[in-house]
Amino acid sequence: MSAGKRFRDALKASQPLQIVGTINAYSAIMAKKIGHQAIYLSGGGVANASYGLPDLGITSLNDVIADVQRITSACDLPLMVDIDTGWGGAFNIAKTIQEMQKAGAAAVHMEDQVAQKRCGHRPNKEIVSTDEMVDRIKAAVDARTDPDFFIMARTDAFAQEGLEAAIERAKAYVAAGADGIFAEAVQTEEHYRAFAEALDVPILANITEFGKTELWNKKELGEWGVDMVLYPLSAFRAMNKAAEMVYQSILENGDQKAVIDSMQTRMDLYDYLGYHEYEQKLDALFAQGKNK
Ligand code: PYR
Repeated sequence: MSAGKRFRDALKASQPLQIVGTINAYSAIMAKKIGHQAIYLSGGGVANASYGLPDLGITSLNDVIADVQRITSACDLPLMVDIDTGWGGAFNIAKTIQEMQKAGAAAVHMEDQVAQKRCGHRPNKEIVSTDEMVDRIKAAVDARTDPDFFIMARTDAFAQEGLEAAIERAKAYVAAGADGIFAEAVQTEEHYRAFAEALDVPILANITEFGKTELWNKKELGEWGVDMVLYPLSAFRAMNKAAEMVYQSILENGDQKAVIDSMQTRMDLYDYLGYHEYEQKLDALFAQGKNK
């Protein structure tokens, strides 16, 4: 079953579907074993974690695809990937879609910001015309070879143009072939309900921390018509805070005793990886060699 099909099945099975950010392959393995049904690779996350850069459109297809491949090699949960603006004109966007499918992604979201994009929850975003975004979507949809590969349009228009205009754009994006709408940085029940009532495709709510949106619960979002709830960098932020504490403690105390209780144990690390099965396999192979 294709990754896209698995994503669509998960979406049907859980309303709303929670999609958790997994910054790397190990996080994806953890999310799966904990019981999540869908995972996400954040564009901001790739820029921050893999390249030490801000989320300002500096990374591109090759940078993101490397992380996609690492995650899909290690974990078979359907992966949604942030492809920013699609990284170029029609043929670049087509290449992005083809490479994402080849790398095992299940879904992507592409936005209507200008190429010099900003994080969706920051001020001074600029967006392209509706016609230009419609062309981006047509190029993406035309390049899809797996009909189940999920192509979502993200609109950043709410901040500049308001609710009605953002919904009009979303309607045009759906007419151009978008499978779902990511209404970025909208804030209230009224906003989510308005998107859900105006559109007959799945709606995504980005419940990112320290941004413009409250930390709504999936239950209330579901009641308002939201189909997918995204937590792009929640685990990454927690990892960073933990790492900061550990680096400080080692420097200040000369050892890590004060922070050992906040660490994942070696055994837990290994359990997620199936380390012991690998080791047993190795032992069996060596034993075979020795018996010859
Ligand atoms: C990001 O995490 O980069 C998004 O665009 C949601």
